[in-house]
Amino acid sequence: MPRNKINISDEIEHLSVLNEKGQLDKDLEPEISETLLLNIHRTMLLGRRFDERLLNLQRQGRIGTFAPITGQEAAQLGAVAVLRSSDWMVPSFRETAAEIWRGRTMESLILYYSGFNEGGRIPDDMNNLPVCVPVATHLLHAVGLAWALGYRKKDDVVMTFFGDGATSEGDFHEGLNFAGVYRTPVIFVCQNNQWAISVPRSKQTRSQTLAQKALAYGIPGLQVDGNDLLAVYSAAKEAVERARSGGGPTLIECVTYRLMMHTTADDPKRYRKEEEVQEWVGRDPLPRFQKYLIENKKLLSKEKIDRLETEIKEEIQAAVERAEEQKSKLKEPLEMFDHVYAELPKNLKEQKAQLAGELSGNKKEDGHD
Ligand SMILES: Cc1ncc(C[n+]2csc(CCOP(=O)(O)OP(=O)(O)O)c2C)c(N)n1
Ligand SMILES: [Mg+2]
Repeated sequence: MPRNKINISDEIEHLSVLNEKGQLDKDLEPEISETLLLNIHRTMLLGRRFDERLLNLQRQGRIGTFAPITGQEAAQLGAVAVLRSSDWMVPSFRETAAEIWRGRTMESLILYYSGFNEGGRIPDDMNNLPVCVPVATHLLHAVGLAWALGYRKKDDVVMTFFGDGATSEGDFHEGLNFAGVYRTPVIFVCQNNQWAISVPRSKQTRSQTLAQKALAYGIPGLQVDGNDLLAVYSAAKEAVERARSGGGPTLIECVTYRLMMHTTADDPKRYRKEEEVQEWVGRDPLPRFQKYLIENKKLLSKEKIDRLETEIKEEIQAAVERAEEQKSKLKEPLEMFDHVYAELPKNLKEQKAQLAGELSGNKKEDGHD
C-alpha cells in the first residue's frame, strides 16, 4: 500500500492522582515519606505567603517588579522535590517556591527584586543557575549543562522550568532536539499556566497538548495535572530515574494556572475574565494537598496549619528585615550598569543617569539624605 499509517507508538497520557475535589486514586498514589510530605507542604505554604508579602512590598515601593507564583506551587515543588542537591535546577523567572526548596534564601530573592547584584549571586555549593528572564534561552543552558555532566561521567540530572509561551520559541525546539539526539539527562518541566502575559494558551499553538511536542523529538512526553502535587511528583520521579539511568530527557507538561498577575507591572483584568480565575481557584493546589495530608495521611490538622502559618509569617518578617538591613549597607543598584560593557553604550548611559536621578529623588523623599 502506498499510503500507510506510520505507527507512532507513544500516546500522550494525562496523569491525575488527587483530583480537584481532593479524591485520591489509591493505585497511583506515590510513596513519599512523611517528612518529605510535610516539608513540601511547608514550602508550598511559605511560597504562597511570601508571594503575598512580596506583592505588598512592591506596592509600597520597597521592591521592584516580580513574577508571582500563586497557584503554581505544586507544579514546582512536586518536581524539584525529586531532585538531590547535586542535581541542577535551571529556572526561568517564576520559580520562587522551587528556588526556596533548593536553598535560596528569601532575603536573596528580596535583594534580587530590589535590583541588587548581590541578590542574584548563587552560593558556590548550590547547583542552581540564576534567574533567566529572556524566555526559553535557558533551555539551551540546561541541555549544555546536562551534556557536560555526561562528559564528567556524573549521574546527576538537570531540571529546567519554563512556561507555555516558551514552547513557541526556537530555543525550546533546539533544546529538545539536541537533548533527544544526545540523550542528555534533562527534565523539561513546562508550567502551562494558560497565559503568556496576555496571550492565551489557545493562541500559543494549535497542538492539543504541549506534551505531544516531545514526540517530534523522539523523547517521552507526559501531561499532568499541575495542581496535583502527587501527580507532578510521580511524573518527575519517573523522568528523573530515567535520566539518571541513561534513558535521556523527558518533557512534562504541568497543566496549572497563574492566579495572580503576570508580573506586578501587569493588570490581568484587562485580558481575562474573573469567572475563569474563579474556576481555577476551585482547583487550587494548596487546599487540595492540605486535605490529603489531613484526611488521608493524618499528618496535619487545622491547628497545626494555624501554628505553621504563624511560624511562616515570622520567618518571612525576619527575612524582610535582614534584606532591608543589607540593602541599607549595599551600594546603589547603579552598580548593575558596570558589569556587562567595558564602555557603556549611549542608551545605557542615559538609563544610568535617569536611575541615578530617581534614586536621589527617592532618597530625599525617604529622608535618608
Ligand atoms: C525572548 C523574550 N521575548 C519576550 C519577552 C517578554 N516576556 C516576558 S515573560 C513573557 C511571557 C512568557 O510566558 P510563558 O512562557 O507562558 O511563562 P509565564 O510568564 O506564563 O510563566 C514574555 C513574552 C522576554 N522576556 N524574552
Ligand atoms: Mg504561561
